[in-house]
Amino acid sequence: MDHIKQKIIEIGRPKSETVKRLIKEYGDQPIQEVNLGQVLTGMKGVVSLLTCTSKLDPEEGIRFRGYTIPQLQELLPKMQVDGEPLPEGLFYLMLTGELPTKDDVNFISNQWAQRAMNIPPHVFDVINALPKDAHPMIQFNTAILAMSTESQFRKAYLAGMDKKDYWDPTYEGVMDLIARLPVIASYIYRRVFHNEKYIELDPALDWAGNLAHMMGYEEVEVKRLMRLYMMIHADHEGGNVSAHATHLVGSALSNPYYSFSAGMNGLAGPLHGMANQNVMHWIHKMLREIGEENPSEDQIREYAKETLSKGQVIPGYGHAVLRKTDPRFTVQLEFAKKYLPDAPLIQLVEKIYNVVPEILLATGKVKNPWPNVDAISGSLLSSYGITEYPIYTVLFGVSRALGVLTQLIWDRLYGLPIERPKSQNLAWYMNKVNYQ
Ligand code: AMX
Repeated sequence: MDHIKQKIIEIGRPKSETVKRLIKEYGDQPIQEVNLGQVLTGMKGVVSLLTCTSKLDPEEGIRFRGYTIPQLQELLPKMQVDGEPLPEGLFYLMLTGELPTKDDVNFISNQWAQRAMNIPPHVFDVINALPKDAHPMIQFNTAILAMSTESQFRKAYLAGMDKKDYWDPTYEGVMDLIARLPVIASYIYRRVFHNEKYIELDPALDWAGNLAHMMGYEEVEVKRLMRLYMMIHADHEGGNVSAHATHLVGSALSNPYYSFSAGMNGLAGPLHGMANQNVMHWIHKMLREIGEENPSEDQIREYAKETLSKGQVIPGYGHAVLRKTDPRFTVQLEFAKKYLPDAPLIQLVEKIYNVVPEILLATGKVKNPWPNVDAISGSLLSSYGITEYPIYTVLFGVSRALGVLTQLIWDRLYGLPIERPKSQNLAWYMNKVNYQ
């Protein structure tokens, strides 16, 4: 058994005992009052999930196991001293709650490179059977489901497995799945946008560096950006659609492939992970309509108002939890200012940032007028030549696997049962509040 699995057993067993005692001895204690408005507006703020990988503060943004993104940029092992942290380190942190050593990170990098080698050929056949113009998220998710033929969890469950061991084949499946996602994502990218000219995995490279390499980008800065991108999109606590869907489907003991696929179906929605692609549509439509490459703030203001007047959302702005500018936006802007000070798209993103919040605030209904992670990620990728917008949500998905699948291992360690909240019809709610 490798040292990471040993560590998981060490820290997981006492935690699972704590969960059992909490249910048995404290289970009838109320923790919160829920009002009708919360139920009817997407359960916002209803505390009902157990998530250990990360926590989202409305004002401050995301913390992974207690660490902010700038702290992790300092503390996690890197490829170069002035580079971005390796996402392998974030995976280790989310899984164990401890900062990794460089050896831990190298161990995971090697594991993932090895596990990425033997993807069964039928997975590529399934992708190839889809039309090339099928959205990359369709191709990505189809491949994820096709890989579930490999599920160790399914096999172990059928063979008869003790509940307390569920975490083990889950861990194995999660490691395989995460390892293989860059190969799948880059295969789809090269298939759709680069005439099927595929590039082999380089076992000497790290996970995110390999993704850039297999997509066809060898520049140091693109690899650096990919490591940053993979880190900041990895997790956003448990209630966002992709995390919640992965967890919910996982609660039926569906294997990691089925569970992650559910999460990816949610990520493909325009209000969630597809927003990064839609931001680019919104920007390019604006440039076409205005007829200028460098529109003024007044022109952007008019275009944003027009979007709202048509009953549409401005993609890249707003958030269900955050109430300030998303630190994932800020860290990308800082990256862009450092490495791409003159990129026209980044300057445009800044202009939009100067204008859009006040327009959203003026509606009187938008709870968070500030930019989220998606307001800039596409412009940054585009500025490095990755201009094929439909791949952006796939990249988001590759990263999101790190958090939601780590949590799935923890769901098994905690021994969480199947989820089954209660639903009621409209009459029940009307009656409950004496609706007149
Ligand atoms: N543009 C226009 N209207 C917006 C808006 C935006 N960017 N953000 C919120 N609103 C509207 C809502 O549609 C809602 O209108 P309604 O009352 O007429 O239905 C009202 O403001 C109140 O919504 P809210 O409580 O502020 O937001 P929410 O929690 O319901 O939704 C989110 C959050 C992200 C879906 C929403 O802000 C949005 O649609 N943003 C644009 C899409 C986007 O960028 N999504 C990516 C989010 C980050 C991610 O998951 N990757």
